[in-house]
Amino acid sequence: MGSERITLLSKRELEKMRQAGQLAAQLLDHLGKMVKPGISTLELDQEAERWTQEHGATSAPLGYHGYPKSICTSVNEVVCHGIPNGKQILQDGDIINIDVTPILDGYHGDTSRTFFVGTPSPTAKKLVEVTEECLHRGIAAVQPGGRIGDIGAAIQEYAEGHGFSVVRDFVGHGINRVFHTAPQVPHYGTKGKGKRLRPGMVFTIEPMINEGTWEAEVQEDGWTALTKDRKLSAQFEHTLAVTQDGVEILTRLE
Ligand code: EYF
Ligand code: CO
Repeated sequence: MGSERITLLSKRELEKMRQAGQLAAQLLDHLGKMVKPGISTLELDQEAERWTQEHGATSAPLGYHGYPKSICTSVNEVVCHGIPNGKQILQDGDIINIDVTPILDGYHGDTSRTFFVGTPSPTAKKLVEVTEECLHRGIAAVQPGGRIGDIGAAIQEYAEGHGFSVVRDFVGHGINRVFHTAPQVPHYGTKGKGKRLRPGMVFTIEPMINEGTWEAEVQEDGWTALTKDRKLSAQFEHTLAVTQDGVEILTRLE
């Protein structure tokens, strides 16, 4: 992804991305309403797959690099790529990130949110609120003529200013007919550095913010990334397009 050319999308392609983005936003909203103590992460996955098919789309994660499910469900100390499981029952006080990517008419919409299960601890509440604000500050840093590093700098300043840390091992990504393509979008960095942002670029911003150390490690299953210190992690994600005069959030629920 580092040296790949960055695709600039045409008006027609952007309209396709808008449609895929809206479907992703609707799916995530639908699944979020199911988040309650007692539901399993497998039930969320099964409903995601059913709903996606009913809407004429397919689930990008299913079979991607061999990934076994239709969504990722990352609970508490799971940083990302948690695998839905029938034995994993959500408990009061948990936090869960649900990450969806439907493909509609060949185009991907990628979005995630972290939801509270019942009543969160004060620390969980603060982490989740700061992480959502990190996403919005990253988005606000996007402008044509700006640089990729502007995004990570804005996120890192806000997260670390609140005593949290930014995960380094997973980054935002270009997205179109391809799930993951250039550019890579780190959630840390230096303002004014990195590739220039141009109208027609489409990518995700998906900061993972940790309560403790930024370091993550992948579990023996080969997929699930956990915080090294087993403290909490939260994540929010949108798919965005750089426009002539700013940014358009393609996965904001309309
Ligand atoms: C090759 C996967 C591959 N990867 C990324 C595959 O961008 C994403 N979410 O915003 C994203 C979602 C999924 C994903 C779902 C499955 N994969 C996972 C973990 C390791 C890996 O290595
Ligand atoms: Co993504």
